[in-house]
Amino acid sequence: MYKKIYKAIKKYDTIVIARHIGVDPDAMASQIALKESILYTFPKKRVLAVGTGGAKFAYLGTLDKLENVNFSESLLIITDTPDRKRVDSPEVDAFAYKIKIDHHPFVEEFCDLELIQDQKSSACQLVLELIRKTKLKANVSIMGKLFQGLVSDTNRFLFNTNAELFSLLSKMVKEYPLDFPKLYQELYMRPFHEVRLQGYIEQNMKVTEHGVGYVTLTTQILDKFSADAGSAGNMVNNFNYIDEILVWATISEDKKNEIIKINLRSRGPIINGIAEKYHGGGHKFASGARVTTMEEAELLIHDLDRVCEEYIQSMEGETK
Ligand SMILES: [Mn+2]
Repeated sequence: MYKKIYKAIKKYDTIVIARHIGVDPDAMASQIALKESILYTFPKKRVLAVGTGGAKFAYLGTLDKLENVNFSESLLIITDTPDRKRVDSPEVDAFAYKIKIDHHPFVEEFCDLELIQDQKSSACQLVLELIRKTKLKANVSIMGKLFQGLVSDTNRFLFNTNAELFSLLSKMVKEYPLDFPKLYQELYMRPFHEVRLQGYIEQNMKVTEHGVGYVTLTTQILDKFSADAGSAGNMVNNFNYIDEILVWATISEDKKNEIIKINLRSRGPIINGIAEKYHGGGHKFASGARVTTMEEAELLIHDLDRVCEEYIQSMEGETK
């Protein structure tokens, strides 16, 4: 499979690399690192990394405009995206040949060649393996970006982390002198207003009887901290490892889209079933939902509390 991808890269003079909408560091690092590796190996090729919203990850590089591309003679590579509707690029079907490189659970087949390995930590890990197993070349800048995408998607080696990943990284670090403090700083620097909003959440989180922590962020509060529902939702990862809390949620008013966004995390109870019930979904321990009224949000919290109660009972059963 890796060899086939390399052959296609070698064959086409123009290559466009896309990834999913709602860009994150793994999506953007995988596309930019792959672009740089292809250009480093084949300097005469034209390679474009396309998509919207890249400005907030400017340390990874800048994105290209999809201009003057003769689609019927070009290769499209899509990283980190399981389904066609989430590809952040127009003209997906106009390309001569399409390749998917992804680590999400399979959703649909829409490319000529699909490298899908859902047990891998990140799209960056797959790009790293592609470079390792073919004649694609790399340098310290390319490896640094792959490392950042990988750190971000594993939440600093918490999720999908195994011996294979550490052994790959061991080789990477031996061969390329990565500047870890700089790479982590770029990933995790944030403006003070976000830290102040985090403080607000810490002060105002309520906890239900069976350990659901939740906070309601109205438009008024979000405005006060110059935040929007998106950035508030991203903060949900910061509330793990609290004794009294098994499942936690941010409930954010999204005035622009006239919905209420709910971000959910768990350190035990399985929550994606509840997320699905409330127009969302996701992974077992990390999900999202969207509702239209605060009453619905309250019902969701109530359901989560019941899931926590069942979880506590099942744990007690195990220790008896
Ligand atoms: Mn990813």
